[in-house]
Formats: sequence, structure tokens, C-alpha cells
Amino acid sequence: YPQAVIFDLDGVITDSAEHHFLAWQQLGQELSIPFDRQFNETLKGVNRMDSLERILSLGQANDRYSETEKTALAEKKNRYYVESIQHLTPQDVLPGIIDLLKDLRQNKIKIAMASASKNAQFVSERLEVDHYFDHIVDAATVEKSKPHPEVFLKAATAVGVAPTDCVGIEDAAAGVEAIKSAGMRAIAIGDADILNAADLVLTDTSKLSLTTLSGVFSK
Ligand code: B16
Ligand code: MG
Repeated sequence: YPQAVIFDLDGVITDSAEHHFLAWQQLGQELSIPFDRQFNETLKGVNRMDSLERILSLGQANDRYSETEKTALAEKKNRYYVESIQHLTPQDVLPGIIDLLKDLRQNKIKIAMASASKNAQFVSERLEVDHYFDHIVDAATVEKSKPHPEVFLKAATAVGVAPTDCVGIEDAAAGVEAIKSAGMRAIAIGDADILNAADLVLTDTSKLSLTTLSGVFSK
């Protein structure tokens, strides 16, 4: 078994990736920069300001706004997002996640969260999963966005486990890249074509278990 499992939040523990998509899409429409789900894949796991820059580049609009205006745009997106996550409940935890968290605790395997989201603590509390975690990295302390490994390395350090003894679980291509650059095993949830850099790709979270984790670990 791994000694620590490091979870992404959005798209792994809950489907808040969909809420992020809708909030960015709303802002995009207001800026006359429409985009689809395929483009949205490139935003997953990427922090707020970097996501905004990617959307502005899509519309060739990076130079159209001052830094102050960009901050205001990012805050606007966050308001849409925060509004949409107010009603999250424990029922919004994706299938198989609670059983896995319980199994990990029972086996004394450390559990950490490496989300790019500054709303991660709030979302974890709404879902009532926060108490399972030995550590939740504060995204505000992370300088470099995924695919940089910083957030995963911070999580491993916080629980005192070497990266080579960790498994990371992600739904985003940028996140899988971050896990691999951190020197960890990666399990991805989603489309195998997009997430092919992972050691194992599962179609959905119900396929996660101690057995799947140990499988990827003994590779
Ligand atoms: P916030 P994760 C990421 O969370 C999301 O995938 C990404 O879409 C979002 O822009 C980012 O968090 C920042 O979130 O605006 O709430 O700080 O997938 O790393 O858990
Ligand atoms: Mg994610």
C-alpha cells in the first residue's frame, strides 16, 4: 500500500468541476468569449487567475484589461461559483469516496488534499469530508499552478511521507502532470485519451478502492 493518498477535490471528491465550468462559461459569455467543454478541460486544476488568462487568450483579449480589471473579473467568477456551491451536501460526494476514505483511515494510510481551489476548505466542510483529512493544503500558499508539482509536494511534506510513497488522484490533465512531476503514482478519473499520463485511468470514482490503489503502487 501507499503510505499517503493525496486527493484532488474538484472532479474527484465532488462534481464541483461542473460548477467551475458553468461559472467560467457565464463570465466568458459576458466577455463575448464563448467556450465549450473541450476548452474547459484546459482550465481544470488551473488556479483562478491563470484560468482567467487562458480564457482571455482564447478571445485574444489579454491586453484589453488592466490588472485591476482582471482581479475584478476573477472575483466575479468566484461570486458565481461560491453562490453555486452553497447548497452542496454530503450527498454530493462522488460514489466510492467515503468508503475509500474510511478504508484508508482504518489502514492508517495518511490522507491529504491538494486542490488548487481557495474554496477547498469550505467545500470540504459542506460535504462533511474535512475530518477524514490529515492535511488540506491552503491554495493561497501555493505559488505555482498545476501542472507544477508544488501543491502535491506540500501535501506530502505536511503528512510526512516521501513522494515515492504517495499516490495522487486527479481528474485533470494538468493535475496528473503535477503528480507525475512530484515523483508520485497517479490515478486519473475520466477520459483515458486526455489523461494518458496517469499510471491508471478509471472511468469514475466508484472504481476506486484499496485494491486499485495497491495495484498502481506495486507497479
Ligand atoms: P478557486 P482542483 C481547481 O480545483 C479547479 O479544478 C479549477 O477549475 C479552479 O479554477 C481552481 O481549483 C481554483 O479554484 O477559484 O475556487 O480558487 O481541481 O485543483 O481541486
Ligand atoms: Mg480537479
